[in-house]
Amino acid sequence: MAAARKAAKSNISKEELLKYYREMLLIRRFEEKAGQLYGMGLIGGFCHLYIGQEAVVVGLEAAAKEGDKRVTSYRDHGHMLACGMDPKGVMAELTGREGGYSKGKGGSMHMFSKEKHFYGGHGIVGAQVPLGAGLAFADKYLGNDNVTFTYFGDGAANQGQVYETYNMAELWNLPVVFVIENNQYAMGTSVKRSTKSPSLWERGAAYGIKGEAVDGMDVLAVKAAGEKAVAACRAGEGPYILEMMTYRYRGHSMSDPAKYRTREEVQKMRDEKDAIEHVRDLLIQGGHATDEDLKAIDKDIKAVVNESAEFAKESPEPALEELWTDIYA
Ligand SMILES: Cc1ncc(C[n+]2csc(CCOP(=O)(O)OP(=O)(O)O)c2C)c(N)n1
Ligand SMILES: [Mg+2]
Repeated sequence: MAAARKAAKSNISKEELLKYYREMLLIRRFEEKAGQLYGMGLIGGFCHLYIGQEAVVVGLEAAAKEGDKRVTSYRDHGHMLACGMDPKGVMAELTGREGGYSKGKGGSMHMFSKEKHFYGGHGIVGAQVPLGAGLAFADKYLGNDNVTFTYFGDGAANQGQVYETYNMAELWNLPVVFVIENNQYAMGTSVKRSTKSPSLWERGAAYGIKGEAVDGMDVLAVKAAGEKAVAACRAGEGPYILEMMTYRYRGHSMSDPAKYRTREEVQKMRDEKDAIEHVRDLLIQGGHATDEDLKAIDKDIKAVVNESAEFAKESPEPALEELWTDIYA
């Protein structure tokens, strides 16, 4: 792994590294703030943080172009920030306020942006997988070269609807990249306990779908794999499966005491594999940035996140009349 990380170093510009550093740090600081607001009782219901997995969405967004779509599960804040949605609108939705992406009526798991081609935010495990194939079908039907990134977890990968979708997607050559975010746990159940075929991407072979496992803690490896997958889809050779080997540092949701794994296991991942520290090392070792430069970036990002939290606190709760708007009837 270290060798792959080193090799990627040589042909990557300072600007690109700084971009990934900023984007991953924005997600981490945003999620830390969301955790704080949850602790203060300002965010209710379920809240699933993305801390640890930042390289996956940032690397794949680097391989995307305008018009590409994305759809994911409830662990969705990082995906929204990475595709350019406004942190204020996301944070205000978390706090259930009018200024949020769903006017405060959706919360953490129900946000959408037509402008950024973000199709949610889905609380039912695996439900977004057929939806992602449907989005890709629409693009194929319209004859454009857009690709849909369909994200789901290792737990979701054991769902029947995933395999029905694989079959249809391959049959119709749909331009969809199935991104399995293998963070090693589905709530408290480890991959080891949930399946005897732990190489999740290989299951696509049963349907004729190409794929690979990727170091999901290495933003450069993620981007490179994303470019390959996207190129196949745009050339009409989709679908493609990318199994991102990643890790979540926090519990499943804010209400998870995480007793199914040791503190040492989490600390080891943080110490040895952290995606942000990796890019930080590349920046410093490559002489692209100093400690001071990176501190200044962190300060800027904290200001953006604090602003989003202030906006979220100050935005009013939705008016009572909103109960009757945006309803399908
Ligand atoms: C159909 C369905 N079954 C069960 C649940 C409860 N549930 C919510 S998240 C989750 C675990 C999913 O884990 P994974 O797919 O690995 O995603 P991660 O949370 O790790 O991102 C479960 C079982 C649900 N929401 N929907
Ligand atoms: Mg998981």
